[in-house]
Amino acid sequence: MYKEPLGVKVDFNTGVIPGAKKIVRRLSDMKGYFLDEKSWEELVKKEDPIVYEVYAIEQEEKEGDLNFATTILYPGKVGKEFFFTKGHYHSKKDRAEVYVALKGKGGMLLQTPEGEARWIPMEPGTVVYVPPYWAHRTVNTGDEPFIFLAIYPADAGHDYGTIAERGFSKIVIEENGEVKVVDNPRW
Ligand code: S6P
Ligand code: ZN
Repeated sequence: MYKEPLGVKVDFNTGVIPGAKKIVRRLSDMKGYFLDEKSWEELVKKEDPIVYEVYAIEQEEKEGDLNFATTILYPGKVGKEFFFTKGHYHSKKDRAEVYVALKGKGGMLLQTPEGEARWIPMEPGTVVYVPPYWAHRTVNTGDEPFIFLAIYPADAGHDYGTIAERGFSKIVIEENGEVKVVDNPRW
């Protein structure tokens, strides 16, 4: 009747959680996500790099329970655009989430269903509160893996559809050696 508590040691250097479910996303899994489709295709043909890996400790999808997961988002770019996670709304739209940055450099793009966007820079120690209803995507703006921990309601679920179709209203690019958050020309 009571679930068993558990403690695991998260390796802050690698992001690995022993015994967790592992998900690997390669660039080929992200067709249509990046603006520069030609560069995307070339890079997929050349090496199809891993863009990110997730280690998740998940519970049954029940109200009140919690999941947690690390993400290791690798450095890289497609054209001018930095590597990012797919990004999602929660299936239960009013479910919030907390992120803790552990290593590397990056940030989070958040967006309301109406397309209002925010950019929150993240470095080790940054804690980000993702309010209910906001879609969220992380971006690696550095040159080493960007690693963070996310804690989210077990019944939140992932709704990838809207973002897969339309993306975010902002994109994060490198221009003249600088990180810039600019309007998405496809939005
Ligand atoms: C889950 C949480 C993260 C992401 C992970 C990968 O709610 O936000 O664990 O799942 O960073 O991103 P995505 O957008 O592919 O799920
Ligand atoms: Zn989430």
